[in-house]
Amino acid sequence: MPHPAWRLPLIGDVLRLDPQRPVQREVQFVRELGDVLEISIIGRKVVVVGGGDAAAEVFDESRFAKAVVPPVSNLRELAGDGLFTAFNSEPAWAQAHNVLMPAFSQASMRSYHDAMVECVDQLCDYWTDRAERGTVDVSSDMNRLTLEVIGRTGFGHSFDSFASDRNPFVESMTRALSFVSQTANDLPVIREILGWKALRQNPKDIALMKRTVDDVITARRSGQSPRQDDLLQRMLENPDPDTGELLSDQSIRNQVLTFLIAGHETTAGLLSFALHYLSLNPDMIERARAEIDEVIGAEGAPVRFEQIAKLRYVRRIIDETLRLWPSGPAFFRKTREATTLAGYPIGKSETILVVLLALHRDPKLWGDNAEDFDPDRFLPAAVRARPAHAYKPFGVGARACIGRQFALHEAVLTLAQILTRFDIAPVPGYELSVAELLTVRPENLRLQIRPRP
Ligand code: MNH
Repeated sequence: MPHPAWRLPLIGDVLRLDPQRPVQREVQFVRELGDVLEISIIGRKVVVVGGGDAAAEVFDESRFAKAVVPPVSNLRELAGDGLFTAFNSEPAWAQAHNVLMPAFSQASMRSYHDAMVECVDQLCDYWTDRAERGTVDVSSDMNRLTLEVIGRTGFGHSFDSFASDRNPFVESMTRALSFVSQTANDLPVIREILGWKALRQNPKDIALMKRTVDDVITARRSGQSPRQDDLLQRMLENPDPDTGELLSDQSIRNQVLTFLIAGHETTAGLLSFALHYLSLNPDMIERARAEIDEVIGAEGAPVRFEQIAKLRYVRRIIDETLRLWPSGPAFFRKTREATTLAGYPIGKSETILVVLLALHRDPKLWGDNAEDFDPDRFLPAAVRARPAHAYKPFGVGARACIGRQFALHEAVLTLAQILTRFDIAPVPGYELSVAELLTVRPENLRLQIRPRP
């Protein structure tokens, strides 16, 4: 299998990796070496897949499955056997999956809608207050929004995200994710570069997050926070239909942490990138507004649940954003048995990294203009003309994203409200640079905003 040049004995390709932006470096490897390659990290081999037919192969659930390996497995210190980090074989996964699936049905989405609208209104009010300063910090404000949305709809908990500038939970979570992301390849050297400060801070951050979550659970159990039909209530009351058992306290805490992490960072990244591209494409803003006026009306009546699915163009903007910048830019698979991949023999339980960031820009699938932002790639006829494996922002198989509909509803709603209430424009000279924190997100993205009459 092709591999990066300058491979060294023992440490392999380590010096060629980029601990700050690992996935963006892997995209470069795919460009240099082709759809399938291999990297070697101190004796650990990872097959990297970044395009074409090889991707279709690894998505085949009969031969491949999700792998929980570093850096995802490093998250287990925080989220244990929660849905995202559970091993396929752990009973906690199937139990939690069974209990929580109904919480992501259409009917449940409908019940979250009003709280989502309130959160987006809070964001818009927050921006209105700051409009006279001219610019807003988009990535950080999208994080406030999405954390507030998952906190309130999932657990009836407000982080008061728009009330104060500092939020200890968010600060701890950001540091903890960055710690996991930087220890991705588990190199002893990296631990030393990170330094003792980070090593000492990490357990404190994890402890604070667990304490916060335990408080939320206790408040609900004791009736101190009102009962509501949400993720938490389901976990407290509904037994797994297969085993008849309720989730353990430990498992509930792991799930809440999982949802707070998985449910907010990704959608915040998506919204930030979408606003970045919109700010550069006023014609797309106009098309979106025309649709919003037609579906929702310009009169400021609160947007209704059913209207969101009718915002087809806004949805295409979201789809196209997730193509260029899938907020989970890569995920791991493994072989179930010894097999071949793109003709290369490959052993049992070998690790494969699917680099969506490369696949979603593969010119064989997306054409020579694959780097351009064009929502019309997601017109129904264009989607039908492409193979299904060309686009997998929410992963594949049994372990695909449970929050897909939730994220899409939230994202379409948020863009629609922002475009209704604000004119947005880029800060002159801003060049997109992308930070990685397991997820991808634009770095230092600010936008000029002006409330619309
Ligand atoms: Mn989400 C799994 C992407 C929003 C909760 N999510 C995944 C996977 C991808 C993914 C990719 C599969 C990872 C893997 O194979 O290792 N998720 C996204 C993206 C967005 C997103 C791009 C937003 C945009 N995710 C959300 C939201 C929630 C959520 C919102 C919760 C409300 N995601 C999850 C959970 C899993 C997951 C939980 C693990 C599911 C499982 O393994 O059973």
